[in-house]
Amino acid sequence: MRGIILAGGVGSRLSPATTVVSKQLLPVFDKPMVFYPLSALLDAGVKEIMIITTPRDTALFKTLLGDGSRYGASIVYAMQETPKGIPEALTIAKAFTKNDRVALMLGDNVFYGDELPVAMALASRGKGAHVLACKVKTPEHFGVVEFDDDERPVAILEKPIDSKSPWAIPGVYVLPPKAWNEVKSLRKSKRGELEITDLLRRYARKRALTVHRLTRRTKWMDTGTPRALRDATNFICVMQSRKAVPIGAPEYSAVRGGLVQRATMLKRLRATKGAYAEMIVNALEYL
Ligand code: TTP
Repeated sequence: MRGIILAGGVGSRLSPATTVVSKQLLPVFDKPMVFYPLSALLDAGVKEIMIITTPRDTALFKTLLGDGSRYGASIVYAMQETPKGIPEALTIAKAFTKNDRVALMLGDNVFYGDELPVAMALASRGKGAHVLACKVKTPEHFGVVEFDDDERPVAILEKPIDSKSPWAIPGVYVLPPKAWNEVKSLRKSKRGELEITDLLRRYARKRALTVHRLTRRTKWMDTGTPRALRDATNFICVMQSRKAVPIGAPEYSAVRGGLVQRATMLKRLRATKGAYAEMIVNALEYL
């Protein structure tokens, strides 16, 4: 399976913090936001990754992450000129994804918990499209999945005002090979974008959509508003110090996944100043 991190967008709700820099480069506690989806992909065993950013921010992402070799992975970059919708990522990445399954992650989704890599690994070996579902209090703010009595997904709704389903779909979509073919025939929504919910609905109609319901053990955080960003920062700060395990750290994921040797990473991190490197060194010593 190949991975795509979609890190374009305008970030208007975080303006002026996003006036000169991408939302996905802003820190969530001690590391740039994009580290979280990157680390989630590495945890799921995905080593071939494309990062899609705005033309303005591509050079910054390259400086931050390089070619991925420091994580034992390959990272390539592509640009989305303007935010035309999440499914456009599949069109942009067509030559990169070839005939492989794709894990498309939004660059501003932060997860905590061990269910995500398990669900993604299952999805990588499965057929059709796979999404996750998290119970939320305000389904009207999200893409939502409804189930029939046999627990099969029957409807995918975008920000429904009257759905009884509390199951929101986070920004992780595992799609079958050549999903870009389906994107060709999507039409723009009223807000002028291609909608991921329209794409998922097609798979649901064909009974080719699998939903992995996450329990309360998993915390899924949006980081799109100043308050949400602060809450995510606080959560990561508290959980990291309580558990003494790095969250959303690609260096740690790379060693745990056997992509980089522990000794190699330790040497590199010991030569790096700062609390982040120190935390990972401590965690790796006990791994
Ligand atoms: P949004 O949060 O919907 O959009 P945004 O990030 O531009 O923020 P705002 O609404 O405050 O202006 O996007 C969700 C994620 O998807 C985010 O990581 C950006 C990414 N995205 C793209 O990269 N390209 C797109 O065309 C769209 C629609 C989203």
